[in-house]
Amino acid sequence: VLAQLHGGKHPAMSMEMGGDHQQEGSGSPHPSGGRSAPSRRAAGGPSRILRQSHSRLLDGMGGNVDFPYYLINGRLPQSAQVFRAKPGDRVRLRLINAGADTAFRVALGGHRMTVTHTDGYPVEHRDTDALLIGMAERYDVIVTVKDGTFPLVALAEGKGARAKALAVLRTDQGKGLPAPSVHPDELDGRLLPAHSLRPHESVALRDEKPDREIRIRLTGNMKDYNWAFDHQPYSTEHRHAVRQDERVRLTLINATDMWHPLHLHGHTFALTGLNDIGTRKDTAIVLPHRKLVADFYADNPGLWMLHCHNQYHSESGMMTILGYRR
Ligand SMILES: [Cu+2]
Repeated sequence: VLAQLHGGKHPAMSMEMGGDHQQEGSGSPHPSGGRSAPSRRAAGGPSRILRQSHSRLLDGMGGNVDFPYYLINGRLPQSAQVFRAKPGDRVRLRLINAGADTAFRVALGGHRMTVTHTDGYPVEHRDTDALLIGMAERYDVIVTVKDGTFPLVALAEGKGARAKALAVLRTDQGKGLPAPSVHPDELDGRLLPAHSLRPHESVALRDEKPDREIRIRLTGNMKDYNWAFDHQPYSTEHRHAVRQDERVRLTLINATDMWHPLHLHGHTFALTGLNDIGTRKDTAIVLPHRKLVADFYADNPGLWMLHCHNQYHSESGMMTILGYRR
């Protein structure tokens, strides 16, 4: 798929993909096979490039890849996982977007969800109908279960009305499942964006001026599939210097026409942009032509990746390193 996105411009990559394809043994036999002739067919397989994706919430393309299936806990909607509960039970749902190229809009039919944590950090509780979750983002929510059968739907944002994953929460002993096409009203209800979540006082970062600011522009486009930071392809030689115990401000300017879920290893930052209220996160969505301002304390020496959590973007170069010693 990565080779397809690169328009076949990366021969080494095409070889690799060809190998995978043969192992899968899908499609017709491939007599030429082997290393001598990685045919165009082997490199390609069926096209998975997503055409005409648009999401109002993400202000542009939802993603780049048209996956054949979307899953919750590895299950197709036709054999959805069923969670059983009693009416009135308070149930915690831990939502993790483990996708590679898909933001999921998540809602539980017939219920509002109370958000208690994001990326493992507690927030002041807020109710919402739905959540938009970027790759690698996590939310913990609590629901008080009503009586009946309720679809938990994860809509692949910007990938069409049929692109969705399903699980079921139910209080009866029935076996019937909601139709895979089920679309609870809550999906179109109120969304609670991450930056509107106030951190719990136990984890709020002090209001302090940064000792160092690192400004990075997100660059690249679909046509060239050259996603990068500051137009530079990823290199292990290039590191953004930080000193231990500094308060660091990352200013990440999205100069592309697409959204990106940006992820920093080893730290949990606070959102400190103009309209932010200090939400603690390690992964945050930045919309096209907007910026993300994130403060953190350099309290964990080492080499840490800063990257887009769209797997196809990071593999294409939207990745860099922050490093500091003890
Ligand atoms: Cu990206």
